[in-house]
Amino acid sequence: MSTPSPSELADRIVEKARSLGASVVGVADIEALKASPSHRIYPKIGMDPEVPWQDAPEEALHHEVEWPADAVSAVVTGVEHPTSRPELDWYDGKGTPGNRILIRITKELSAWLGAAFSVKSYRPPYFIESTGIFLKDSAVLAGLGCIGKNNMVVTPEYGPRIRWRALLLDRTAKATGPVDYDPCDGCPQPCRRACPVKAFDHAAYDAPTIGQAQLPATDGTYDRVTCNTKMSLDVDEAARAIAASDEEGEALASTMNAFEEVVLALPTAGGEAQYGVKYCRMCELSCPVGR
Ligand code: B12
Ligand code: SF4
Ligand code: SF4
Repeated sequence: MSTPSPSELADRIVEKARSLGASVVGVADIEALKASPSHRIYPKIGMDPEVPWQDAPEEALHHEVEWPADAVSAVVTGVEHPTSRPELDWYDGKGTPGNRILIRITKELSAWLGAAFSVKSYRPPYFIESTGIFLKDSAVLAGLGCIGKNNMVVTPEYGPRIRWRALLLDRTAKATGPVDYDPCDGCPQPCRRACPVKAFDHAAYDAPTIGQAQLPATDGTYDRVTCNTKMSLDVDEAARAIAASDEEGEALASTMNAFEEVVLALPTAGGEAQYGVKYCRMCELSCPVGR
């Protein structure tokens, strides 16, 4: 086949990814992504959600995304995680069922791009510290939604109830965003009130100190340290639910490795684990957009 134009390539990718099961698909320019808010803030606040960024040790700061040198476009795929299918988001020791769907889609898309157009592609992992990329900024620049007051990407179709994964290409596909979209304007913010640990109760970041205007939850009112305390409680709860005694539960919750080992040894149904950590989603499930 002749080499497609950037615009044709983007159209073909969107069509193919949807046929593979993606709920939404878009393309972002990597040059624009490198200058996006998360990429700019990260070297200043670092990667540790356990301590306030002001107290972070030097080695936790100055962390930057590692981009493959020849990557120019990012394909962003999203798979909806509706309220009716909570198990898609349960962490079962090796990942979540929803993320495994995304991994399968990006893997098949990558193989197809190579075979159909000789496009080389990279599949970044989930975590930033292992060469992952900032998926929310990627989805926003691909025109798939905007950062909401709950600090998640809110999409017109599914609200924030969606998970992301990306593929980086060595060929330019035409960017599909960003778009002008803001469902939070005028919304009474049930998302922020729903947080069980009050992670949105104060400004955790301010623009003059950080040196940029676009902050977590748009205005700095999302405290990842507070949110992360709830994530630890969720691990505790899951550990206690599968442990035979309180003591065993405590031991399991004390390290993620111990927890993962036990969860992985549990019987599965149709290849999927029957139990996992049900990480908090209150700021997500309370958003009315896309219902
Ligand atoms: C580390 C991490 C966490 C940590 C720390 C979170 C944090 N925000 O710092 C913890 C464990 C606490 C966490 C919690 C959750 N997470 Co999390 N997390 C991640 C991870 C791996 C990296 C995120 C990160 O470090 N961001 C950098 C921090 C510093 O920035 P930030 O807080 O996101 O704020 C930035 C944006 O708001 C952006 N921004 C603001 N305005 C604007 C405007 C424009 C135009 C743009 C482009 C950007 C932008 O700039 C801010 C920085 O200045 C991503 C996966 C990935 N590889 O991207 C998933 C991810 C963000 N998490 C996700 C989810 C679902 C959750 C939870 C609901 C838990 C759960 N059930 O999975 C909660 C939600 C918390 C919340 N309300 O934000 C999803 C979000 C899906 C979505 N619809 O957007 C992601 C993308 C993973 C996925 N599978 O898709 N998470
Ligand atoms: S509930 Fe949804 S639309 Fe309303 S402010 Fe929160 S994220 Fe925005
Ligand atoms: S995920 Fe839960 S704890 Fe974290 S900000 Fe949202 S509602 Fe709060």
